[in-house]
Amino acid sequence: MAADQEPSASSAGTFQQAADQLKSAFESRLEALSSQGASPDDGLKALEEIRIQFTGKKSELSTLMASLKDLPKSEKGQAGKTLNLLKRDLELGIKEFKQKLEESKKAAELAREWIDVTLDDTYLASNTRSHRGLGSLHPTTRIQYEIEDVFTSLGFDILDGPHIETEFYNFEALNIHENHPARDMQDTFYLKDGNLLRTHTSTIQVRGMMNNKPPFKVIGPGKVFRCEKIDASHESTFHQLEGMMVDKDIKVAHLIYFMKTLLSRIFDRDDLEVRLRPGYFPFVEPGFELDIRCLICEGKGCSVCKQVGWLELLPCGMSHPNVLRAGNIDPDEYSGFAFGLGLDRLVMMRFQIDDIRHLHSADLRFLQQFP
Ligand code: FA5
Repeated sequence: MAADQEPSASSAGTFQQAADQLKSAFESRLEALSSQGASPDDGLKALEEIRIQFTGKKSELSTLMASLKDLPKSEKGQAGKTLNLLKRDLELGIKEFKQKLEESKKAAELAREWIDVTLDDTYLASNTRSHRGLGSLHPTTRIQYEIEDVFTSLGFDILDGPHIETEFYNFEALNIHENHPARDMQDTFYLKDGNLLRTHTSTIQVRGMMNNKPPFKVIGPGKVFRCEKIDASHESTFHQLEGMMVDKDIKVAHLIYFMKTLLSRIFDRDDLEVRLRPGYFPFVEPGFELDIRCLICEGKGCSVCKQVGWLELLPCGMSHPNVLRAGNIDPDEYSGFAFGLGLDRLVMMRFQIDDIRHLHSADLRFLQQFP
């Protein structure tokens, strides 16, 4: 009997015949659906139609069920059993097919969303950005990675440290004691619990000293926070990169060598003008400011260099004996240098960016200039 024929319900044998025909029509529909190779979503839609056709309220099965009441009592039991078995088989068939479709739907989703987490993010950024809509590395991150490459090639290790710090790591261990006027040099965001947002990456040199035995060479890049008045060269959240080398007989000449190597590798030009002038930081003695001739105005004066033609970029100096002592290092045996590079300003000089606020603006028109 074809699926759309009216069944004759006159005997248990006729019911069995109708059930067999319905079941085989049902199985052929499932086979046809399976060989169509439709997508899981289309398959699920088609399966729902089959379900309604074979087991829904207006299905032949329902008509047969309804006709049971007209059968003589002696035939009702067997015919009812036949129809119930058919119903169970049809429902089971639908359920199993649906399960298969849902599994292949999930597998397709997983295949689509799969990402290779072992891929280097620079690879992702440079190779798939345009056609998958991914971003590229922020210019500050790019320069940070470049500097890390320079220093690791010179034997430095890279350290990290927390943004939330204690006064000990941010000030005391750096020879800036309570009530020391130098605490005013860096306007600090204090937290209610007495901790603070680190104002410089010099906290990382303290942690470096405590966790390493000399000789060692480390750098520590990261975000720092100050309650600053924001302008073209000042942000309240910016980036620094700390560096420290401790060994026997470390001298100012070592410091100058590493700073020059860094700048010539980052700017890849030999006509850079730098100047070293005395600078005061309680944690170094002697201390210096290494300034770079402003590359935005070529030294003529602009809002970035505050019209002086030079930009303060790289404060540095020889580690103060008190700082070495706070880091459990004997200053009579070892000496060292430290520096704290202003990363955002270096990025500005490298890409000739005339306002630090662009770096934090999250403006895609700006960021897309650094593919
Ligand atoms: C310090 O933070 C010292 N810890 C640096 C240091 C380390 C000195 C080790 C000696 C030895 P200073 O406050 O000058 O120093 O900041 C360092 C650099 O961060 C500056 O040269 C400048 O390039 C950058 N900088 C400072 N304030 C800001 C700001 N508000 N916005 C952007 N960059 C800033």
